[in-house]
Amino acid sequence: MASLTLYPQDERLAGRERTVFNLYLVTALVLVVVLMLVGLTMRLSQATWVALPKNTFFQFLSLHGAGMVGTAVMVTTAGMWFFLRKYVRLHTWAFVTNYVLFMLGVVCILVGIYQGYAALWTYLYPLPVSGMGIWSPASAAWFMIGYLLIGVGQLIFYFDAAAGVIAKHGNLGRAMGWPWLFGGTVDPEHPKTVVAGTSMIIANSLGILAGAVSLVMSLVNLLYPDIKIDPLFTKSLIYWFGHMYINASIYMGVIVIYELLSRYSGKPYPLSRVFLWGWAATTILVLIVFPHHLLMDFAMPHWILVVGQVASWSSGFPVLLVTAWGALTNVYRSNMRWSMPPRWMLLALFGWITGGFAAVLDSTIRVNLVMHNTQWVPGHFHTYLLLGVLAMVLALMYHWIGARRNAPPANSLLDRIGFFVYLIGGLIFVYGFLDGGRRGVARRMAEHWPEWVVTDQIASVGAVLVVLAMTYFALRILAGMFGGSPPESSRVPNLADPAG
Ligand code: HEM
Ligand SMILES: [Cu+2]
Repeated sequence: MASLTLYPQDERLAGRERTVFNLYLVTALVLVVVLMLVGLTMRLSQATWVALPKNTFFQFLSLHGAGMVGTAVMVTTAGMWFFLRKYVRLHTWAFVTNYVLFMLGVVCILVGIYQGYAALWTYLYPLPVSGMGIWSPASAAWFMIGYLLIGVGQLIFYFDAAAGVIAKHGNLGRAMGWPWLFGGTVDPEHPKTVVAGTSMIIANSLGILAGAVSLVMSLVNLLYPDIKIDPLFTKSLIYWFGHMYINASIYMGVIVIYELLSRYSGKPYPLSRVFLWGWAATTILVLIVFPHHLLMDFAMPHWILVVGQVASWSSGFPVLLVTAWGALTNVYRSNMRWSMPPRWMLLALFGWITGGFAAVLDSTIRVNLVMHNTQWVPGHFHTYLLLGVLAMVLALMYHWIGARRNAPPANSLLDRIGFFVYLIGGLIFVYGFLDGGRRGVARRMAEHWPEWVVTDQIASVGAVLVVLAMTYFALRILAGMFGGSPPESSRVPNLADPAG
């Protein structure tokens, strides 16, 4: 088992594929920076440093939530495509279709929000339709149609990927290594990317289908108000979709770590039976944990809430544990070259673990009685999104620009300062939310009590640092992508370069 060729590493992209991949990355960079500015504006307004009309706050919150979640999934999908295409046949048209539908969806969502829609990214029926004069049913329709377009695009990508995986491995179970769960010799060369990718093909497709059902039901209700739908059932579908969809950004993003970490550490990171068990368990559990969003809905059958609580304790752990263990043993005693990609990957592990742990706490019924709908919630998910998922994405982007011929080492002084500012700013920012949760600050509120404002102000300072650093990274990566000579194969990137 050769150390650095555990996986085929020819990642050259032909002209058209490179254009599409770059388009995904550039779009994501622009969206993240703009949506961060939207988030910062909200935080500054809670901190009473900026005056934002109350309605506008909720339009911003809808835009920021839907936009960030959509962007996180869109860009981690690009990462999954980038690596999965080395092992199974993926059609570029499916990847392009996903992008086009995503952008059409973004336009619809923007129209809806511009027209006043402010019922948030996981709206509660009958809210989207009854805007009580603040927004029109038409604006809600635009928003929901935007969601549908994005979901359809994502499904097309997954179905194409499923076809590729089945053509290569026979069926999805074999692709996930299930025949090796109870015995036999695990093929160490079986790509972890295929295991994780297949898991998300299954789980996220089901989640998106649940979301599509709820959207269609809501649209029918919007057109024919006499046809009522069950609010609790709709809420269940929406949170099934919402939990699954945002989690998919982590589980697709982690492919970056599986593919890249061992290349920078120079140490093999082979597949193991434990790894397969972790993914098998998480694939099932991630689908049944969503009732933790309904713990305070007294009409929900008790046993479903118990399932939600128990599944929450166990859902993230298998993959989190095998990944953290695998990654840390991979780094331990390696000759790691601490350029930007491995730095981002280690930060991602930290963000994912701490954010995930804060999530498990809140999904315990006793704790949820106190923490429900406090800022503990945005606290935990900003930890695993900002410091977790986005860090995985930045690892991929820095790797991508580092793979170019004559690329300057992705490890300049400015890069390191930027990383430090992002880390410190990010920690201060999420501390503001988490401490807000401890003090009982309600989430999703345009206006805060005076006693709460201090946490908003602390967080705002952190957020400014994050936005500054992210703006630098975006410019830096764009310059890296489009300046200089065309990319070369990323065979053993950076390792050959003593500086980087
Ligand atoms: C500088 C960076 C960021 C800032 C300043 C920021 C700010 C905010 C604020 C103020 C809220 C409302 C919290 C409340 O309920 O009171 C929020 C919610 C949210 N943010 Fe961020 N955020 C940032 C980055 C991100 C990132 C990177 C993501 C995802 C990848 C994200 C996803 C979300 C989501 C999903 C919500 C929930 C929306 C809702 O409650 O409906 N944010 N953010
Ligand atoms: Cu959840």
